[in-house]
Amino acid sequence: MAKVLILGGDGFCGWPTSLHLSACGFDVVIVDNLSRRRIDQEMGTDSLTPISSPQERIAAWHDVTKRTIEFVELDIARDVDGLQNVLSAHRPDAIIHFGEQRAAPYSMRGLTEKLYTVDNNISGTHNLLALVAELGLNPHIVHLGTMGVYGYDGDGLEIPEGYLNVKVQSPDHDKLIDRDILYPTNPGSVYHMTKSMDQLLFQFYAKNNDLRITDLHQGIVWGTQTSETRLDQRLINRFDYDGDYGTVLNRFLMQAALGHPLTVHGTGGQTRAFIHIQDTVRCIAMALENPPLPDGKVQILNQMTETHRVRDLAKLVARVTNTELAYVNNPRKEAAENDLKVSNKTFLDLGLNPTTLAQGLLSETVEIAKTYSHRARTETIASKSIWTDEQKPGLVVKR
Ligand code: NAD
Ligand code: USQ
Repeated sequence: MAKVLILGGDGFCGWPTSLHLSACGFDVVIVDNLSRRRIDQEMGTDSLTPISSPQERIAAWHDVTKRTIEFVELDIARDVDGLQNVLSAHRPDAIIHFGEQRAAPYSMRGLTEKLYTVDNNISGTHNLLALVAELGLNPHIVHLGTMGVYGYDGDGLEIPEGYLNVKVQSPDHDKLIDRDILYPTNPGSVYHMTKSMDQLLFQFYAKNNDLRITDLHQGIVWGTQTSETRLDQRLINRFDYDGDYGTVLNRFLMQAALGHPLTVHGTGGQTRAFIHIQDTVRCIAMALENPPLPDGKVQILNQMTETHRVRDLAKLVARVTNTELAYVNNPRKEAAENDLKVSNKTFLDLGLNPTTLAQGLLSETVEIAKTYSHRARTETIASKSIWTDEQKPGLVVKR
């Protein structure tokens, strides 16, 4: 049975992916330091859905399916020996890397959070790559990157899958030669910056050590349940709605469930890429089945299914749920309006049949939010992280 290590497997995308791959017959080992749960405690918030402990989740999965998932509590950024031991002991066929601090607003809260996000994300990714190379392992490494490495002030030119094909002059100036160069990055937060830096780490280890790496540039994930997490109450996935970790569509759906006006930043002119959590897990399974050759080139795929402008999403949710819109000052430094077109050709060619907003899942997510609305801490809904120094009262490092 192929063995897969899932770094960050207790998180929003990692948990349903772990279940799906276990259901597909992989031998799954989750590695997670539970930092996401701790950050919630520090911030006085919690998943809207009541998530069980990793041990309870895994026991529930065994009860329901008789399949076994192993859980290792480990910080991949700080515990190099621990990570080395896990890699040596399991010698995985594949490693899926979700284990990073993933909220743009959290990464912009203050100095402490900026330093933490860079330390955590860059060290974790580099520790993994350096150890895999050092130990002479040959897993297919699948990393969850983000569409946001390219920034969101574009004019609608299609974003290709990782590389821009350019023509350069030959040394003798007698012909043009094709070159694939990394599509330029233009990150809009410290978090997105770490994902841009991750890209260079991947390029180096693919070139130097022939590591086989797939970087999935994912859009904003929405929804909460998948076919596996629905099997038992104890398997329920997390649902973030607070101003730092809640992503825009899930926030709107939760706000609608509470009758809270939908918090549109600025004019809501940002156009973003989206994907439902069910398609996230499908795409990751497809990526696992299609590893790149060890030819020194990182495989970069755009993992998204549709693009929407934020105010159009808000109007759609408002119409379906009879809720009001509230245009609030945008706490972020981002273009007032942008256009976005993205190529997701590879996953479509591999057979992905995209789940779109129109298929009733909006209502399912609102229903889940209504069921657990008594758990909502409404004081955490407003986005409080601001992007520019001028707006900050003073710099305080909390250690
Ligand atoms: P999440 O915060 O819910 O999950 C991340 C998990 O990684 C958490 O369980 C956390 O405890 C763990 N983790 C973090 N640092 C770690 C460390 N040093 N050692 C071990 N474990 C660590 O985030 P998510 O929404 O599941 O996102 C997973 C990945 O997908 C992230 O890398 C994120 O950048 C990417 N992504 C997410 C979205 C989205 O909309 N949620 C969109 C695009 C890309
Ligand atoms: N927004 C609102 N109102 C809100 C919350 C957000 O108008 O209440 C706006 C933001 O200003 C922004 C857009 O909605 O223009 C998206 O914000 P978001 O928080 O949903 O998404 P983002 O910060 O980009 O981050 C999320 C995930 C991150 C992932 C990224 C994919 O947290 O891990 O990498 O989506 S992407 O956006 O494609 O880069």
